[in-house]
This record gives sequence, structure tokens and C-alpha cells, in this order.
Amino acid sequence: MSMLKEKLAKIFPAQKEDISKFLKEHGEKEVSKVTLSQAYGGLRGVKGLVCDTSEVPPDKGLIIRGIELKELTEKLPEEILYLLLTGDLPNAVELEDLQAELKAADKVPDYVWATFDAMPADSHPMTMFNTGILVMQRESHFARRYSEGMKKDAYWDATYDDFISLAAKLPELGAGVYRKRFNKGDRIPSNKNLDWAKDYVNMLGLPDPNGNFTTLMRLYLTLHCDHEGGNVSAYTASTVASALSDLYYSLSAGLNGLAGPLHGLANQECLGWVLETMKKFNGAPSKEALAKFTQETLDSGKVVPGYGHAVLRITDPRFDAFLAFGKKYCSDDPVFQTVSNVFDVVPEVLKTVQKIKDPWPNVDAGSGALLYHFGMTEFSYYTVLFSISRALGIGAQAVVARAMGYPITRPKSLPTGAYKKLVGA
Ligand code: CMX
Repeated sequence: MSMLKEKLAKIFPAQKEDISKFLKEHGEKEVSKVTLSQAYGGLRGVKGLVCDTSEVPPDKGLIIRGIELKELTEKLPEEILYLLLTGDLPNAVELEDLQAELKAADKVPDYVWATFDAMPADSHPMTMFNTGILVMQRESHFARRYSEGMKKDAYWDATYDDFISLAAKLPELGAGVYRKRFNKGDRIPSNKNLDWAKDYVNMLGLPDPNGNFTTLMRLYLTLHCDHEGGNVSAYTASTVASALSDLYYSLSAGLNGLAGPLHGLANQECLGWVLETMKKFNGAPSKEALAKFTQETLDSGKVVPGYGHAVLRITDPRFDAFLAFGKKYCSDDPVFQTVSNVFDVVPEVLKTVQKIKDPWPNVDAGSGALLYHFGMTEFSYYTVLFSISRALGIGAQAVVARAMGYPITRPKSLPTGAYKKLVGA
């Protein structure tokens, strides 16, 4: 048994016991009220979900297991995976053990590539990526063991095996999508001596002479890992997993949500918007021109991608981390300079629109310019990168939910007529 699984086997029973005691004592206490506007408004702000891997206070941004994101930007994604699951960062031996466990499970089956061959050449990279995950469902340890009559207390163990197996394969799967979809030539084999992010860069096949692209990729794969339980991808995945659908089903379902333009696809949309401004103004636009273009975007009924958030009310610390990276590694790049100018201008314009609750940049506002700088110019691919990272949080949440024995998700809906009756309208 790996060191990580052994550790989880030790800590989960005590956590489950703690929750059970907590509920026995306080289970009937009220934690949230729901207004009609909230029922019709995407349940914004309603407390009714549990997520122990991370939290997102509106005035702080992402906190993973009690550690603010700004303390974690130098960590490897594998360390984050460990942290999400256990609440601790691994020591050097534990990290090495996890990396070896991932390397042992990293082979994408050949039938995935054959499936891609059968797909239309212009399929969206997210469609290919999620199809790749779904088609691998036959590899699920959970599904096999469930059909063999696995006991409830082993559910987390089988979900853990699916998580590691999937996390191991996602860089190869993502790189395979990139090379196939954008005609980059043959797939590049995994190198067992490289860490998770560096091997991904190796398999993508983009030049990285001084290692800066690898540094960006480690940061990227760390920053997008998790964002509590209520965002579309995490909530969808956990709902699907609550039906005891295995992680292949639940992860691909969640990532289909990430592929929406109001969620993870915003990073592709955002770079598109920035490049559109540069095209329109023949190079990096002035701040006045940017303000005008922002207003035109709003007037045409579109959203300004990369800005606003359902929970945050500050500049997203993930954006701060990308901005700091850009200032260090590509401050002369005109696309990055435009992104930086957009940050000076767009919040001021959005603040003038009363209904917009958060005028500040989110994670998607800056990442595209950095990827573009390092030669990844195919921006329809960007949400695949987001997905590889987000799979860490979704997978960890699924393992924890199975270990705690959470039941099937089933909130209550009512027709409008019933709500009218309920409030005496
Ligand atoms: N540009 C224009 N209008 C915006 C806006 C933006 N960046 N952000 C919010 N609004 C509008 C909303 O569309 C909404 O308008 P309607 O009432 O006419 O529908 C109104 O302001 C109120 O929205 P809100 O309460 O401030 O924000 P929501 O919680 O409803 O939505 C989000 C949050 C992220 C969907 C929204 O801010 C948005 O569409 N932003 C642009 C897309 C984006 O960057 N998404 C990525 C988010 C991060 C991620 O998941 O990856």
C-alpha cells in the first residue's frame, strides 16, 4: 500500500467519527436561510454543501486545507494533491512515494487514441479530453469492485485507486489531445524520471530551453486545483459521484461544466478578447481605447471574460500569482502588457455597472497571455489545462466524500406555482 493511502486509512475513521458526533450534537441547528431570489438565482450564497478540501472566503480567495494560496505557489501539483487529501504537505519521502505511485499508473490505453482518430478533426479539445476520460471508464477499480460486492467502508479505497489512476494519466491524455487536435505530429512518450508537470511539458512537445514554461505549468496546475464545492464543475462532479457513479463518470461530467464560457472556458474567451483589442487597435491599445472597447463589449450584451465572480469580491489571488509570474518572466510581451493594462482599466468600467457584484479579475484573466508567450497559441486548448489541474480537487473531494459516507445528493425543487402558494403571492 502506498504511504498516502496508508495515511488516509489512518485519518479517515477519526474524521468520520468526528462528523458523526458533530451531527449527533448539532444536526438540527440552522446554518442558512433561502430566499425566493436565491432559489431562482442559482442558490448563490446558500450554505448547504460540505467541502473539506478547500474554502473560498469572498475577501481572501482560495484557501487549501487552511493554507492561503499565496503560501502554496512554489509547490508542485503532486504536493497539492497530497495536501487536498490529507490536510498536510508531504515530506520528501512521502512526495517521492506519491510520484512513484503516479508513474506506475500513467499509461493511457491505446483505444483512447483510436477513439480520437474516429472523432471529427475539428472537435473541441475539451470534447476530446472528456471523451478520453469517459471512454476509459472500463478501467474503473470502483465499478469493478462494486459489481463484485465491495463493502461500503472500502468505497473510498476504490475511489482513491481511480483518482490516482486518472491523475496519473491526465497529462498524457491532455498532451495527446494537443498533438492530435493541432497536428503537432506523433505523440511523445512519458519520461518516468520527470515530475508530473515537467513530464506534461515534455509530452506537449513545446520548446522550453530555460525551463520557464515548466515553471509556469507547475504554477498553472497548482493554481487551478480546487475552488471549494459549489462551483459548477465541483458541484456537478460530486452530485454524479453521490449516485456511486465512479470517478470516470463524475470527473468527465464535472469537466463538461468547466467547458462552459461562464466557467473554465472563460480563459480561452479572455485571451480571444485581449487579442481582438490588439487587432482592432493595431497593437497594444491605450488605456482610453481599452476602456472604450470594454464599454462596447458591455453595450453589445456580452460579458467581459475573466472578470467577475460568483463568490469572490477581491482580485483573485490566482490572478495575482499569474501577474507576478508575467512581470518576472515576460514583462516585455505586448500581449501580457495588454492584460496588465486591462487590469488597470476594466474594473473601473465594471464598477460603473450597478448589477455587477465583483468587478475584479478572476483566475482566467491572465493565464492565457502567459501560455501564448510560451508558444501555446491554440487557445481553445486552455480549458484542458484547467481540467488537468481541477481533476486534483474533484478527485480529492470524491475520495473524502466516499470515506465520510455522504449520501446521494437530492435537494428539493418546487414549481413556480408552489412557491407562489408558499409565500402567499
Ligand atoms: N461582464 C459583464 N457582465 C457581468 C460580468 C462581466 N465580467 N460579471 C457579471 N456580470 C453581470 C452578470 O452577467 C449579471 O447580469 P444579468 O443580471 O443581466 O444576468 C450581473 O452582472 C450580476 O452578476 P453577478 O452577481 O455579479 O455575477 P454572477 O455570480 O451571476 O456570475 C460570473 C459570475 C463569473 C459567471 C460572471 O461574473 C461572468 O459572467 N464573468 C465573465 C465570465 C468569466 O470570467 N467566468 C470565469 C469565472 C471563473 C471560473 O469559473 O473559471
